[in-house]
Amino acid sequence: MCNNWHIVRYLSRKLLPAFIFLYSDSFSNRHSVFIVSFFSKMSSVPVKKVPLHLQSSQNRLIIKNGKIVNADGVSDCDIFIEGGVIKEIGRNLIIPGGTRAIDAQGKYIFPGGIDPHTHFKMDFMGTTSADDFYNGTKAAVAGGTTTIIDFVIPEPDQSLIEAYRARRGDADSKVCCDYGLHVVCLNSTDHTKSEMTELTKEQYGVNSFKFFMAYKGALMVSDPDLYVLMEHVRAIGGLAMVHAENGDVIAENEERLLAAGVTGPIGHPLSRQEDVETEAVTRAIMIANQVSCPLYVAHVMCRDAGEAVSRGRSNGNVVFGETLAAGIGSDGTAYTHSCWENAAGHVLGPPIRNEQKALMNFLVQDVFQTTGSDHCVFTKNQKAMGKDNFTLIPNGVNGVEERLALAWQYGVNAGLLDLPRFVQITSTNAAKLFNLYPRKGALAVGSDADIVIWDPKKLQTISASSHHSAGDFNIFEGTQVTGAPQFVLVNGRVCVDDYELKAVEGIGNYVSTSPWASEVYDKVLQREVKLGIKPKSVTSNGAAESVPVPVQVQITEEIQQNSKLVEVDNEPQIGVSSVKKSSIKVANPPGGKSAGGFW
Ligand code: URQ
Ligand code: ZN
Ligand code: ZN
Repeated sequence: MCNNWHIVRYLSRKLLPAFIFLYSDSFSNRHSVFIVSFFSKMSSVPVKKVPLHLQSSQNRLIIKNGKIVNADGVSDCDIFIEGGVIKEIGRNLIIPGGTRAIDAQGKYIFPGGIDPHTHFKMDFMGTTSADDFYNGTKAAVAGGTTTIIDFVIPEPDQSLIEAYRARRGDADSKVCCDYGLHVVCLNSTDHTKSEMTELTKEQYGVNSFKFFMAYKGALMVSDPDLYVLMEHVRAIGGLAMVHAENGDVIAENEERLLAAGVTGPIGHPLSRQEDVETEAVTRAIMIANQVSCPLYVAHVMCRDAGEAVSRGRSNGNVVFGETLAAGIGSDGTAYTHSCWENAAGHVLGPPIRNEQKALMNFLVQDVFQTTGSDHCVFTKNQKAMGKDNFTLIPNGVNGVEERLALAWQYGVNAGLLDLPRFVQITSTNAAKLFNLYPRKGALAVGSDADIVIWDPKKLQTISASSHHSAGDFNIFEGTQVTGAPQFVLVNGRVCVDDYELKAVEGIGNYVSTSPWASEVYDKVLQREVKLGIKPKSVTSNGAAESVPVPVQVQITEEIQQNSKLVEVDNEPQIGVSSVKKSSIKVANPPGGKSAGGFW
């Protein structure tokens, strides 16, 4: 049996080419080639459609004469790709005959973009976002993004793992590029914690968990939930993400605005002004700090909230910031637009403010590390659900296709971002934070051949009439950008070919993201050592048993003794002051860290 199997495999490899024949796909009117073989069927290897343009170089490709831009610098080298990965980088490479060559003279070569924040086929606010994983990733590829990270959002009381499986079912056969998943938690029960632990295993590959501080009555979790969930994220080596807006305050504001007759889209930004975002960002950082949990603040949309992130980072908190294509490419004036469709088309949370420059500066200064799109598109018809009540307008906008071009226009063309920083904020930093680096986010030997050849002179005008999303509205309508992808390679396949999109449904892979990303946990551990936070074991439903969990306050014998003294003496409150309190050690002493670690 074993020998026969070897013979079949041998024959498959040697004779397969003889069974290749050309097939014209009359439905799509695109010429395609199907590799059909008796042997491949026998070995039950799925047969994939191989577009004609890949035939001459299905496995091999060389990119010549371009400028390679990585997070750490720019170099003039050629790149040889084989079997979906980068095989060689250098000059005068010796390559096999028949390799397709792409001349990148005058162009930049970047690692494919990584969008850490999309919502494809998301059930939300009584409807489902218009782009499924096919349309969404097709649009991503068209704009130079070759990996997206989307979200698993369970139904109330649904198992996280069940919801995760359903999401994989939605995506696996549809994606035109690689993808990963964050998981949203709606409560902090022992069951949820144990599933979170399970999800970090290789078989699921999830290392990031998102918690909503807004959408009261739907996705929002409480502060005690946040505390417990973040504690658990730290225990399992994950990264906590937050949607930071004060959901209680928003709910009150919405009621009052509606009662006052404000029913149009302008009610949306009025109900959630800058301080509502800034307070939640500050609170999220504070809670994460209690349990030494690394924190990723998603979609920071205003200067004050960015300053809160900046303060957290200066104080040594392990906190990272993301802003959106919408934040750097749009100014929020549309909310007052006389056209309802236009105003409603811009509704997302947190709303777009007039903060483009401030948000870009935070990217420049490394207050923010990533740009996402939060691509969550609803058609005009879907948005019309909130025609008489702004709180019913489904929240979400486009950006997965435009993200790179907007960062280029408002960052590089504006003279604010240098080339390596552009690569960091569009690709490398996300790869590092979500533990995909250097497989993704780098042009290096051994990395996936996810590559963008960027034409810095190509003029494009963004429009719903030419975008690839299934949405019928584009918040960047009419924006002119100088710079566009000329070629995009997804795992070595040419999916944008000389400006022409040739995305292939289902060719993307799920990428497993493992916990304990060094970009995150080197910082967490360093800080814990510096502050003298000694990890201690806690039991949490068995799932995280024996995993060290640090807390801010170390309960020393003296503290315990101190408590006993008060009890034994049974003195009135004033007696507490007489207790010796010279060596209670805390990570955050009253008066700030400069006051010293002891009081
Ligand atoms: O809040 C998010 O991240 C989702 C639900 C998309 N919608 C939005 O308004 N940002
Ligand atoms: Zn959010
Ligand atoms: Zn989102």
